[in-house]
Amino acid sequence: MPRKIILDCDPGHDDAIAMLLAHGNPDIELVAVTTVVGNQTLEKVTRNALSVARVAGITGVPFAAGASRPLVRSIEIADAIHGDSGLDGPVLPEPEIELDPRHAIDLIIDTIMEAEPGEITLVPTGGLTNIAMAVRKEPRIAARVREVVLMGGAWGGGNWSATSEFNIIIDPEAAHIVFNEEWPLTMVGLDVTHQALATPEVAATIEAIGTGPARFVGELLEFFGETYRDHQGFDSPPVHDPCAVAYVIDPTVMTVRKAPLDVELTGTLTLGMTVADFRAPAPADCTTQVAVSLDHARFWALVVDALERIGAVEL
Ligand SMILES: [Ca+2]
Repeated sequence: MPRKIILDCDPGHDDAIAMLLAHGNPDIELVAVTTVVGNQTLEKVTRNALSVARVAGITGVPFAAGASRPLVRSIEIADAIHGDSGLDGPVLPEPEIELDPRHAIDLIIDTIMEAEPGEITLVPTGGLTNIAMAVRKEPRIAARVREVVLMGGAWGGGNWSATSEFNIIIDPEAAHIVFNEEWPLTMVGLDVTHQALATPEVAATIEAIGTGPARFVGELLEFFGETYRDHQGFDSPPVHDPCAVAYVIDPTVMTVRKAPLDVELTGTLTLGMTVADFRAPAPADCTTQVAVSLDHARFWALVVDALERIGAVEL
């Protein structure tokens, strides 16, 4: 039985690749896609999500737009990394599917409550505003999801501040809610995603697939590679969000350590830091874990396999 996931995202170059991986992998069933302000405005990331759906040939999956701003803070976007559209580089096709009329938080709640207990995995790859609002509106989802596997956070140093990662620092109050719920939570943060580098060899392998979706990914990586070189000093870009999907597909693609986790809300230098308590042993009732290392070859093999399975898509 494929694992059913809700992808809550802010596309975003790496979100787009996460969506393609989820769609192309036979062990994952994408049951809903929801969008949240983050890399760009809600309007732009939502349009991007629908364009990626067209590129990937995703049909019959509800897409819903969610929060247009964080719970407390002002909007902070990552246009230096993702460009003015939020998905600069490739030509974005006109979306063909209509948005679900529901707010993202209602689509998330309905999907989880209508499924069997333990059936749905939440995979957030943006700020956690939608997930926090959903669990506040319908607290029963916390016990009903199988688990939360999120891209965000870092225990070994941030990317948006010295200590903090973008998805967490843009809405730390929402992250605090999500990290302190009773659901099992796996933090796939920078400690792992900075190992998911799209090296020239990876880019060449993807280009060699030769299909439209693969070319689209190649163009994403080209733009993302330039901005990561110019703004973050990386030789090859770290492709964060598909790592969370890869963990759901095959948890052995990374190593994880159980540890109590929390989100700093009052630090003057450390706002949005994800604090992992690695003093061993973790308490028996600990429901949180941190991904700490990635099998680079197996991770990219999953992405390449998904693109090969998607094949050519008529635009
Ligand atoms: Ca993202």
